[in-house]
Amino acid sequence: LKHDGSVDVDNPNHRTIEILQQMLDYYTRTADTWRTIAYRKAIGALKKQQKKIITKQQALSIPGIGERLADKIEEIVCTNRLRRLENANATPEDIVFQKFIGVYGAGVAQASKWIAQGFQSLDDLKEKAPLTKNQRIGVERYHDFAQRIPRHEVTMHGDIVRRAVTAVAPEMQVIIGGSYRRGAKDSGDIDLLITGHNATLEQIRKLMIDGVVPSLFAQGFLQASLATTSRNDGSKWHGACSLPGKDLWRRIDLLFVPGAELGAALIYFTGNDIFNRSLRLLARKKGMCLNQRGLFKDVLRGTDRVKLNAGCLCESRDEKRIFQLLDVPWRPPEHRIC
Ligand code: DCP
Ligand code: MG
Ligand code: MN
Repeated sequence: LKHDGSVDVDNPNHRTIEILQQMLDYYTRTADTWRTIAYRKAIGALKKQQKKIITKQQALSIPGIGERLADKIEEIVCTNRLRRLENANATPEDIVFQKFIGVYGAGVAQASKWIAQGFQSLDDLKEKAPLTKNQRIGVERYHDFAQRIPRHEVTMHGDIVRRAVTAVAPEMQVIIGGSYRRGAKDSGDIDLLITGHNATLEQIRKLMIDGVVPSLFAQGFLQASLATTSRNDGSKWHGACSLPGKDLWRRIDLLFVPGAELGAALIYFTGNDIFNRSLRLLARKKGMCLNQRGLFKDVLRGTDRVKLNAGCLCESRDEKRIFQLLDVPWRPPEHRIC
């Protein structure tokens, strides 16, 4: 792909890549994680080929391309199109389905359920469907949440939260993570790490949930609380916020991070998701375990690779040191896109 996302027409496989890219876009919209990974891999592999790949056998000989994708590549080359793609784009139900899974908090299961119940539009949902409080917010603010957030606005949201945090705890830090930290010119949501050098999770959680979050609601910045998740102790807070005087809601995620775990949390919360997956896989291959709390070694695994113990902590505070211990050259956040 060229920088603007289009395929280089000099590439002998450009037409195949173009069509696979459309499939990838479709699977990304339907949140089909495994297919998304398979297609990204196949596209990456095809881009490196010097010759046009025509047959299934040729496709299969390329690492990263499996049986089913090899079939599709042959079909694309022979027919100049992909049946599956036309199916994917053809039915009106698909379009409704894609819309429904775009509702915050609604997964594939919920979207299918709404379709089965006969709802055909967001207005249908709004007027006729029994919605939970959060689903209602997801539907009513659908168009808000679907809009990208320009980088300078993400900065402004971060500043507002930082001011509220440091007003009550000057030693605390607020770091903008996610796609913003990777240098994106716009983001899907606002991801903030809340941390302090010596702070424990319990201290940060208390500070935020009892103090900062209520005060951000009171000042009219936070609009809704949507979910508290992860690590069964609530280290993540999901909600919605808006800038003063603007009736445009944005999704905001707060991650509470003990100072001792900042490095591992930064890697996790900077992403992207595929980069995280490959880094975690690499750690596994080296007999280690990487998660948002740290890099661990001597992890005992039983059958089915089930973890038998947590292992021994190698590093957690220092982001760069985690790369070193994994024997991976340092990658600045802007280059963490797979
Ligand atoms: N993350 C992950 N695996 C997931 C989801 C998220 O590792 N399944 C990590 C990597 C992401 C970070 O959390 O970069 C923030 O998640 P977001 O969903 O906010 O994704 P981004 O910030 O990367 O992109 P966007 O601009 O769409 O918000
Ligand atoms: Mg994000
Ligand atoms: Mn997020």
